[in-house]
Amino acid sequence: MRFSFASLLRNAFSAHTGWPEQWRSPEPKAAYDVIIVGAGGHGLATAYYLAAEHGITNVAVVERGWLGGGNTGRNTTIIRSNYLWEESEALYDHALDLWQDLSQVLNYNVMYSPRGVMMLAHTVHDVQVSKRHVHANRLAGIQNEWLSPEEAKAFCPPLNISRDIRYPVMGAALQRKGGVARHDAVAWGYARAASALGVDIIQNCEVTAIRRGPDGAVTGIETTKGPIGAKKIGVVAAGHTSVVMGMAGLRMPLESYPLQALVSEPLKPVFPCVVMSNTIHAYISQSDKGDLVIGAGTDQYVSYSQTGGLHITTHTLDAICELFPMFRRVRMLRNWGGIVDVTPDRSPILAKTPVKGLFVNCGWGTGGFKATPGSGHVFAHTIARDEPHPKNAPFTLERFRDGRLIDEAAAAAVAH
Ligand code: FAD
Ligand code: PYC
Repeated sequence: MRFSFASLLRNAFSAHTGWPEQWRSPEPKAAYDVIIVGAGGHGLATAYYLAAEHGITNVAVVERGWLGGGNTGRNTTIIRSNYLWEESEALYDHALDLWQDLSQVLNYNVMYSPRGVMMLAHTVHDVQVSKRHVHANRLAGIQNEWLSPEEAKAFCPPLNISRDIRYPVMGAALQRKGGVARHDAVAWGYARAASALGVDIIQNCEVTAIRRGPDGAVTGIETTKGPIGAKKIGVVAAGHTSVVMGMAGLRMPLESYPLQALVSEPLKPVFPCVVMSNTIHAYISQSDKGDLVIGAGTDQYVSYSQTGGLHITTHTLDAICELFPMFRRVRMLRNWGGIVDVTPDRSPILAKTPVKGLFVNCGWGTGGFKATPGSGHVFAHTIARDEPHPKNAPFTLERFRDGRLIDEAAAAAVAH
């Protein structure tokens, strides 16, 4: 059923009891043309574009938990495209373009809100790095501008720009087109649209092995619901990518770290934009429910535990209170962690692999939510055509062998 004014009105008269299920929950078939491992935003978007743009509908998305329960449902939803290198600018700006009408395309309100993302500079080095990003972006036709401390405060009135604090604000880079979206809605919207096109989404089904034939090509997977055959497999498992790729005998250049976030009690609308401080590992926005959504830097040790060290969030809250003194008495309600997959150059891997039929989309680390539509779009192309889309061609696995790195350590913000 399509969402429309008429369908909302009709269902209002039946106390909203008439809505059908938003996606089907079938048992797995014996085989599919393509299996996607991982029903996060990137996996679901890949399945959707395989069906919508390449006519490949015999697709299963296999998820060990519930869809959107990984980093997709745990992130702080910041969307921007102000990366340094041309390769990344093209990829992240492609995603930013797709965000613009994603709600209409999916017929599902993903609540994309381009309220502006402002990245603060606190040291001379920060100022130099930030200005370099602003100039690089503007050369590439990507929106970004430099603000003085006073202009930064005018854009975000709660910001403390006094000079005598630990982290004085020396300026800021502002991408006005950046913003936020509702993370769950992105997963649900892609799931609903993919399912309507025939994609099977199979939850509570963990992949335990990748099967290969005598020629080394993939032939399918083993799962907790039994074996499923496929000639093509796309692994989109974020923090668990190394584990899944290890099942095919591939060692990935990835480290998995916990990354934490927390939300406050709901407040009246008070915070008009998104503010990030990469130097002090703190970022903040206000959700439509009213809670302050606050994120920290990565924990300093590798782990698969979806919690994290208390000292990390304490450090972030100290910094937030200094930058926004009006929040000192706000109470925090919940905190959680996600497991982020970090590459040595802080850029993703979206590529074919040395194993025939096996494709991988990973390494988004602390910053993949913003890329969800673009990542799914180009990864579907890569799987369907057996060759990369021009926008993901540089994001190979081989770059870690041949040295063609795409170093985004500064733009990736919290992935230090
Ligand atoms: P996921 O949503 O994690 O999906 C992967 C799925 O694979 C999971 O559902 C998992 O259960 C499944 N899986 C794993 N192993 C198996 C298996 N063996 N069998 C079957 N299924 C399996 N990015 C931004 O752009 N902006 C932000 O503001 C931002 N903030 C963040 C804040 C936090 C606290 C965290 C943790 C991350 C943040 N990120 C942010 C990063 C972003 O969340 C991720 O890069 C992005 O969501 C990754 O999406 P995904 O679909 O690849 O992964
Ligand atoms: O990549 O913009 C980002 C981000 C913000 C918080 C975590 N990641």
